[in-house]
Amino acid sequence: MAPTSASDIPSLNLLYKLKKLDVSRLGPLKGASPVHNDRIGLFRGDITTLSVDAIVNAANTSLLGGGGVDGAIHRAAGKGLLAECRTLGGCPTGSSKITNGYNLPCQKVIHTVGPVYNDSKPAESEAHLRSCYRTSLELAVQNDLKTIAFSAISTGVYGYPSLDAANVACDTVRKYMDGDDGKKLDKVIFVTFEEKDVRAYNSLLPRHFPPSIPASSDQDSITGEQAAEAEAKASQLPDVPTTDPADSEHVPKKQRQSNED
Ligand code: AR6
Repeated sequence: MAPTSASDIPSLNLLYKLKKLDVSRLGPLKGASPVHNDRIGLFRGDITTLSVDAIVNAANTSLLGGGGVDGAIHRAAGKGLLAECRTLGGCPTGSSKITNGYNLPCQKVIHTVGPVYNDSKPAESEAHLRSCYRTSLELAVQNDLKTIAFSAISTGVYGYPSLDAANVACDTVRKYMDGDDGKKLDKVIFVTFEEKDVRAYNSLLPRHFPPSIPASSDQDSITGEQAAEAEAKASQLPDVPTTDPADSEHVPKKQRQSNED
């Protein structure tokens, strides 16, 4: 299957028009804005199949690989990635480093180290997670990369509750895109894999990036031709995994239940 390019990944505007993303009944959050909706994408599937400028890996402080998305990225990239990672001297939690993509269809891999979620210090975990998203976006802009796809950092083995993590991801990306450097990016894509993260993004994206007009009055805003084109694009996307990643050594930290939504 050919890799999926950034332009094939539906933007939030298209998802709203196709009614694949619902307006939040909880309403927009403070600072929420529809202005970036053409430059925010949502993709469910394997991040290693994306031919974007950069994918963001959920790494650990050694940067020498592991399970989950990190393992999938290293397997697909080949040995050259590990060799380059060995030269980087690790990376502290909340920071990010960049390498080439080797056998991956993307140009670069940004390795960010998310926090192991600590429910007795949620503010500290949040600050680290925000820093992961911000430093990754900064690296993309510094390297003149225009399209960047994020895995759901820390929501696997590191145990960050999916809803809280999606909230931090959306908020940090929106604030960055509001700034001058954010204008240099063509598309920021959120990649989900497991159902819990799909649900979290479906519920949080509309609160941070609401549609510009209420979906109910939007019936006529897409032509039949546009809808057919969008459906054709969607049908070419790879199949969504029906099971969670098979990785016996990769035992997720149990996520606490969030009360939100
Ligand atoms: N494509 C996209 N997302 C994926 C893929 C994939 N191929 N595989 C898993 N995910 P995790 P963490 C999702 O555990 O919690 C590693 O061992 C997964 O469903 O990979 O930050 C590192 O070396 C989840 O939503 O990363 C570290 O030691 C998200 O990726 C540690 O795990 C992140 O899950 C980092 O833990």
